[in-house]
Amino acid sequence: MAERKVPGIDEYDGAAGGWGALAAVARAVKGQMAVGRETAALRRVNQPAGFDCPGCAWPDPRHTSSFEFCENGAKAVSWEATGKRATPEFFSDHTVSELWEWSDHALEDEGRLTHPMAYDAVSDRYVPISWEDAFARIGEALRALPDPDMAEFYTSGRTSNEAAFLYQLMVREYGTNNFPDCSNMCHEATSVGLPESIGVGKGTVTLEDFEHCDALFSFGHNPGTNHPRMLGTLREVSRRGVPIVAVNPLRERGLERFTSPQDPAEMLTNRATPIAQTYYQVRIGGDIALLKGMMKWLVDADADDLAAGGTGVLDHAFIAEHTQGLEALREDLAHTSWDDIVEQSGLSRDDITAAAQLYAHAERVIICYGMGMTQHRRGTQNVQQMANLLLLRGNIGRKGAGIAPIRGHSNVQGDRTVGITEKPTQALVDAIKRRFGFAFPLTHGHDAVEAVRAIRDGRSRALVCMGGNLAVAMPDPDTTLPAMRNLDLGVHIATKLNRSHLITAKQMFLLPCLGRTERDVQAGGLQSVTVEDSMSMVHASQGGLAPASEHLLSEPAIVAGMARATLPQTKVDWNWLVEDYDRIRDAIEAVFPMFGDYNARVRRPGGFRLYIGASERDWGAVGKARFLVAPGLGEDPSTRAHDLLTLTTVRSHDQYNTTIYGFDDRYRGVSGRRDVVFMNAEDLEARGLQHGDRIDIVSHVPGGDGTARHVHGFTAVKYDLPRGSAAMYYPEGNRLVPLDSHDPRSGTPAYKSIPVRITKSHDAGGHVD
Ligand SMILES: Nc1nc2c(c(=O)[nH]1)N[C@H]1C(S)=C(S)[C@@H](COP(=O)(O)OP(=O)(O)OC[C@H]3O[C@@H](n4cnc5c(=O)[nH]c(N)nc54)[C@H](O)[C@@H]3O)O[C@H]1N2
Ligand SMILES: Nc1nc2c(c(=O)[nH]1)N[C@H]1C(S)=C(S)[C@@H](COP(=O)(O)OP(=O)(O)OC[C@H]3O[C@@H](n4cnc5c(=O)[nH]c(N)nc54)[C@H](O)[C@@H]3O)O[C@H]1N2
Ligand SMILES: [Mo]
Repeated sequence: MAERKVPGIDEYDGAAGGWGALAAVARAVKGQMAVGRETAALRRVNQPAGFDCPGCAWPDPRHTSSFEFCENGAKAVSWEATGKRATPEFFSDHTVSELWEWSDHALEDEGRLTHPMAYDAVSDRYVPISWEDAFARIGEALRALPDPDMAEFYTSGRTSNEAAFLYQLMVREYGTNNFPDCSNMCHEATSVGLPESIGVGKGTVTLEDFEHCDALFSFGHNPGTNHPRMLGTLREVSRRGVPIVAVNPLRERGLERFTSPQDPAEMLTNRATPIAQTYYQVRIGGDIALLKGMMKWLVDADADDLAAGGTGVLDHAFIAEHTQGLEALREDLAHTSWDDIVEQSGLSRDDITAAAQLYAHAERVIICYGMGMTQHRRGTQNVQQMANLLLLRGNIGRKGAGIAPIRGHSNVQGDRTVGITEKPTQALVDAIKRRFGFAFPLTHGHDAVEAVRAIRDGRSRALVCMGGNLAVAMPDPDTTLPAMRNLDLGVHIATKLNRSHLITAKQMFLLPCLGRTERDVQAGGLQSVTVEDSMSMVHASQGGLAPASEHLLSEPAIVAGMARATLPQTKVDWNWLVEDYDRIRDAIEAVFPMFGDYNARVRRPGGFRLYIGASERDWGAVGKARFLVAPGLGEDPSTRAHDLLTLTTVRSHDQYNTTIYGFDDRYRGVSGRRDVVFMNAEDLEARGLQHGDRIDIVSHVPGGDGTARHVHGFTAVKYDLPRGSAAMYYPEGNRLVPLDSHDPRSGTPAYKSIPVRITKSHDAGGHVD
């Protein structure tokens, strides 16, 4: 039977990058920018005196050299530096209820916010307000709460070190540690898992290590879309003849082959560089099984080799000197059967053996990973099993080897470093007391899931958001949104309008801030801010464009304004700090000694790297690196027994988290739509479905609250992914994830493993209700 033609679905057989990427940039720029003024911004991305790309946290050697082309970086820049404006006239033309009906794309596409605005319930509109009045009312509302722990202070990871530091300072002086953070939805499994394994919650490699590795494993991330500049590095690695192994249920084009827009020969001849030599399409949630299978093979091969008089396959000298806990891991592996490993991973024993052999033959191995590993109920364990695998052959703390969590937001790592954490240490309490003269409690505050739970249950009464789109990014909007409408206070510091801003609390403020691309001038002159990338490199970022509106304030200035109004007895000289960001950096250095000589070091081209103990085989608080056992294998063994599929949610090529630039997902062959679910051919057939059928989805999360969560009227698309696995886009899939479905260790929502039942839709319309 000939396959039916489904609108907007086609095979994409090109490489990642290439002319398609250039054309996409041209379209993105044309859609947003007046060529001339705004496009000048593109030439300053990641330049020595330029600004840090707001696109992703992949490091960039070119902070010291020439322009590096990146399609999705260009989209991020053009989206921020757009010529469009959401003015007070716009807000007076549209009620909030009316805007609620708009798509996420349409809301942000109105352009940059220009004035501070307050919600007026009588007219159901946002109306302009002066900065001083906004601050005064926010301060009054925060002071009116009976307990500071009834307020939540969210941070999204674009916020600079300087703004984040001031923000946490204000919140701590106010008296709470409620710091929900986008990191809680992202790499929290890394931040919780790695310190237990190797003493530090960050990656151990630098960009230079990629020049020396002789095997590279990529687990659960999609660099072609989410970290396109990384493809340049992967391409170099591949061209050195180094095997790259991809572990991903979906065959992501960027992991298969790449035509570098930087390489005229490749562009003109339409040739591409192959990326992954081997591609293992693991079942969703099957990574622990694969990792245990590889380790089981290594441990067995090691025993055989030692018995035959060899030196073994494991790095015994390293293990003896630098690790603890191998016996327990050996025991766990001995009790894990190959049958279970094969069943849970969806890969054959031969495949797993080949992966283990490749690993064993390489002297220097890097493992990179992303959300495909962290956003599971067993996210922390996923991370720790990767660390185990590396430790078995001493692949941490030496040149060309290590673990590389690929962070999301461009400064999500830095925000945590400068104090955005709901679990403060005594050292932080002491340091802030010393420098600023006030104490704050050690009690743990709320992370993102806890914060939203507290709002849902009416325990929290205020939500302040430093950027982001919390309501849309978090799971379970149907249960959480109504509660957000009941809050006493909502404050959003933002560049563009999004849905979270329309969930109006009793008092609601929209505070527009400068973006990375713009000049930030304070009393002390033109300022730069600093950010930390995925490899712990800290560098300066300075915007060059005139601000989108003369009424914008910088994020640090907004924090200072709120702090002054909220804390009449404050011990902090907010105005003085904001006049010159060098002073904020000096304060950061006083509180976090690892920033020693901050202002001088950050002025060096390329910045500086923060100390990462594990990179030097200094294992910090754990003394020696630890092999950690994760009991069992599967994410959720019951899914197949009940004819369920495991659904993952992914980003399209045309979005930045909840920011939807457009409706194409070029490398997956989707154009003009996002209402699709990628399914395996046999899974379709087993359900009596055909490619292109309309389907309904209901989630069945074990131990959930019993509420059925549905979405209707999506379209099934036949796709190359393992039997039992399915995929759809984020945030459309968030309605299927209960708030309580998360990794119990790190609180990371299980966005990547949702047990679902998929059936033919009886719904004629194409809506998502
Ligand atoms: N252009 C652009 N850039 C971005 C972002 C963006 O939205 N757009 N977002 C930024 C942010 S905040 C982040 S965190 C990063 C996200 O970057 P990624 O980590 O690449 O994010 P996802 O799109 O969620 O993709 C995860 C990948 O994991 C795979 N996967 C899903 N489930 C599993 C599984 O069970 N096992 C394995 N092995 N793989 C699995 C999916 O097929 C997909 O390829 O990118 C950052 N950069
Ligand atoms: N189902 C599912 N859900 C997910 C994920 C998933 O993979 N699947 N991924 C999760 C992950 S990894 C993350 S990080 C979260 C993302 O969650 P968030 O960080 O909360 O969301 P974003 O979409 O990045 O936020 C976009 C908004 O940030 C504001 N903004 C942009 N630039 C700036 C700036 O410079 N300053 C300020 N103040 N505001 C700015 C704009 O108003 C814009 O509308 O989502 C999570 N949710
Ligand atoms: Mo993220």
